[in-house]
Amino acid sequence: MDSLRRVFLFVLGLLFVKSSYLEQLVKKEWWETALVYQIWPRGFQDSDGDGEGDLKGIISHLDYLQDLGINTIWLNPIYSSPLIDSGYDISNYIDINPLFGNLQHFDELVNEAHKRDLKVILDIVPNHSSDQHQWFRLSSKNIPPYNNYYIWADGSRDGKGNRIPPNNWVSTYSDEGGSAWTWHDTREQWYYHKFHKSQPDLNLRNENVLQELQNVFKFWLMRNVDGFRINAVSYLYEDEHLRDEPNVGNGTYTSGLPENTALVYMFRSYINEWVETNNSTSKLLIAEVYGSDNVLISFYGNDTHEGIPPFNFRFITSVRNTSTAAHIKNVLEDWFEKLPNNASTNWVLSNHDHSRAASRIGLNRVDGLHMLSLLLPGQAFTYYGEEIAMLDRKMLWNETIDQMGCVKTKDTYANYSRDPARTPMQWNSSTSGGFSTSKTTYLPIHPNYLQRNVEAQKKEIQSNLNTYKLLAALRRNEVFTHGDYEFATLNNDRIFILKRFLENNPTYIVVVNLGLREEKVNLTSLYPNLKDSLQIIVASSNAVHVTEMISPQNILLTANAALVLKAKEIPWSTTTSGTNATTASPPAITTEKNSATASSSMLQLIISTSVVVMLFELSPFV
Ligand SMILES: *[C@@H]1O[C@H](CO)[C@@H](O)[C@H](O)[C@H]1NC(C)=O
Ligand SMILES: *[C@@H]1O[C@H](CO)[C@@H](O)[C@H](O)[C@H]1NC(C)=O
Ligand SMILES: *[C@@H]1O[C@H](CO)[C@@H](O)[C@H](O)[C@H]1NC(C)=O
Ligand SMILES: *[C@@H]1O[C@H](CO)[C@@H](O)[C@H](O)[C@H]1NC(C)=O
Ligand SMILES: *[C@@H]1O[C@H](CO)[C@@H](O)[C@H](O)[C@H]1NC(C)=O
Ligand SMILES: *[C@@H]1O[C@H](CO)[C@@H](O)[C@H](O)[C@H]1NC(C)=O
Ligand SMILES: *[C@@H]1O[C@H](CO)[C@@H](O)[C@H](O)[C@H]1NC(C)=O
Ligand SMILES: *[C@@H]1O[C@H](CO)[C@@H](O)[C@H](O)[C@H]1NC(C)=O
Ligand SMILES: *[C@@H]1O[C@H](CO)[C@@H](O)[C@H](O)[C@H]1NC(C)=O
Ligand SMILES: *[C@@H]1O[C@H](CO)[C@@H](O)[C@H](O)[C@H]1NC(C)=O
Ligand SMILES: *[C@@H]1O[C@H](CO)[C@@H](O)[C@H](O)[C@H]1NC(C)=O
Ligand SMILES: CC(=O)N[C@H]1CO[C@H](CO)[C@@H](O)[C@@H]1O
Ligand SMILES: [Ca+2]
Ligand SMILES: [Ca+2]
Repeated sequence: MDSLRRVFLFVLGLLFVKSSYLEQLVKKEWWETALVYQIWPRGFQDSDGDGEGDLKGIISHLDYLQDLGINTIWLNPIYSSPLIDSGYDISNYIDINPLFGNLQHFDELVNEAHKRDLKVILDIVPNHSSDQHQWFRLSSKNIPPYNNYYIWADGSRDGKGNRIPPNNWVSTYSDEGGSAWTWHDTREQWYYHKFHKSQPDLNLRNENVLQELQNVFKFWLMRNVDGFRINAVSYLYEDEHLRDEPNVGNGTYTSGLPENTALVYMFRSYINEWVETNNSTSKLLIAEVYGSDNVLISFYGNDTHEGIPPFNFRFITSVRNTSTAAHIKNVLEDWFEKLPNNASTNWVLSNHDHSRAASRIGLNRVDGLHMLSLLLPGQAFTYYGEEIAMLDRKMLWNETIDQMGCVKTKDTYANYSRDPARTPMQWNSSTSGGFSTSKTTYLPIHPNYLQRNVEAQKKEIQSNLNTYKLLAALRRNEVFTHGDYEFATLNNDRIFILKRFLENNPTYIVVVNLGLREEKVNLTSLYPNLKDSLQIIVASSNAVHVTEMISPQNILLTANAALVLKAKEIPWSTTTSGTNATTASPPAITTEKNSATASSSMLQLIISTSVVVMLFELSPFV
């Protein structure tokens, strides 16, 4: 009896050590490792046959999204809007566009999502409203307090008496001769619009406007949303004195002003305060910012103010179909180096503003890119349809509806229109891909929907969809949520390697062939301690020779194929000096753990043996 008690206490003691080790894993907020699925509401599912996606359509696919393994849905704007700029022209921030449904449908969507453990975040557009917004109607009539809600200015007249806008600022949607100013007959003044003339910029120097925006946040927070994506942050403020830009169109006085950062800090503090006062869960906040790395990093916050993480668009801006392994390694390392201490980051493979990954970087590379974007530390964002590797559909001039294209000419629009990446989701091979019962849809569906669709990919063993699902499930493992990472290159820069590891856990090695021919990869040259065979956990859909186990010395990867391998028995830190592997210490790991390497695998061994002993000795008494 005594000896049994001793064993029992010994085991308890070991279990305690083990659990206190687990407690050393930094506690993370749910959103730090979220896998976010971006839904373009017009394009996901039409529930009523009008050829336009809607909220009920999204609700009907929540089971699909849960099964896919994502944990957050981000909806592009669903607010009241004349839809001149795809809903980014909002005429009422606190109501739903009837095209998409109503507030009841929205509440149902949030409820149904939460039932499935899915979070919902919304797009907030603080830079501008639609000219149909009540605020603008009243502002254009000069009615207080709305008179200063927008950026109004007097212009001048030239010698012939023609009106001249207040300065040389240009619009991104360059019609009207490129000027960002439009004359308003009623008010007899010019108003500023960075984007389309139907999208007047809000005057964020006006306290009332800031209060209105806080009320917008509050409205949706009270409807249980789980966070926000803040749109077009670079363009929030303009020069107060409306000075001419020295270099027309380069944005000296119309983008990247320091006030943008301060406003984002204010949004953060407002939302944090709301969460605290209302005893709510923490919110996912993310800012769409373009600019220098210093500007981007400033959005994380400073010594006194917490900020909102900026989107990391490196996969979109810096990875091409010709990128070598060394290039990708540099791109990733560069970003990690710039991150503030302990800051979490995010990876965006594609979105509604850019060509789809399959068209931009190559259909055959999509799975390998998902392996990287989903298995790197931090959040990952997936644009709808990327899980089946949808391709851009070329739009004819008479088909394009994106203003960015429409304001150009028949000869140039194709370089600007973002419609090719906004086509209906391809669910099955029925009419309009199962997206709608209508044969005509808001944008034409890609004709390849007959073969490339969710139903078909579910049935194939090796498909983009099934690869994606395995990755989405795998990234929930603590090696990926909390582990360290390391990059390496092999085979003359044609093979990219990402290693993820965490004490007391198996090590995972992602091997991506970026080249156009078969590569034979020998991982032993990089990780000499890799003795045993490796388990193939995930294979890209184009991989051949996929067996359960594989020798680390002889991995055959066909063109653009990629694998996630699991090494069961190697210690978690295996790199020897003299290789090209580099390790960066990510924010998640406490430094104590890094020094506990040797003893911990020992501990693991003792625990497993002791547990066996305990069960054996206790069993007669149970
Ligand atoms: C715009 O041009 C001015 C004058 O040439 C230059 O000083 C400034 O750095 C440029 N700004 C940007 C954002 O390119
Ligand atoms: C942090 O940012 C806020 C808002 O821009 C500013 O008022 C404050 O001075 C900054 N603090 C530091 C330490 O830079
Ligand atoms: C939530 O908190 C804010 C202040 O942070 C308060 O104005 C609001 O009334 C609260 N809402 C609820 C539902 O308690
Ligand atoms: C906050 O909510 C939690 C869980 O819902 C509850 O246990 C706790 O008592 C609440 N705290 C306050 C201050 O309302
Ligand atoms: C990259 O894309 C271009 C244009 O589509 C194509 O011509 C080229 O062959 C591609 N290169 C690789 C390495 O895939
Ligand atoms: C990073 O996180 C660790 C563990 O939570 C903490 O001890 C350390 O102070 C943090 N460092 C910074 C710069 O915030
Ligand atoms: C668009 O133009 C093409 C020819 O360029 C024509 O075949 C097609 O019918 C037109 N579609 C619409 C909707 O007008
Ligand atoms: C479109 O963009 C490409 C690459 O940036 C450029 O070479 C081409 O001239 C552009 N075409 C038009 C019509 O603007
Ligand atoms: C395709 O999807 C639509 C909408 O979910 C459904 O009505 C239709 O029956 C499906 N067709 C097939 C062949 O599964
Ligand atoms: C793999 O590399 C190791 C270490 O460089 C070497 O000893 C071994 O022979 C190589 N294996 C093959 C199959 O080339
Ligand atoms: C590292 O890579 C460079 C070129 O990419 C190569 O010349 C060098 O031999 C490699 N070093 C090791 C130790 O593999
Ligand atoms: C970076 C950027 O310009 N993003 C968005 C800004 O707002 C316009 C107009 O609403 C959107 O079309 C852009 O996508
Ligand atoms: Ca509809
Ligand atoms: Ca602005």
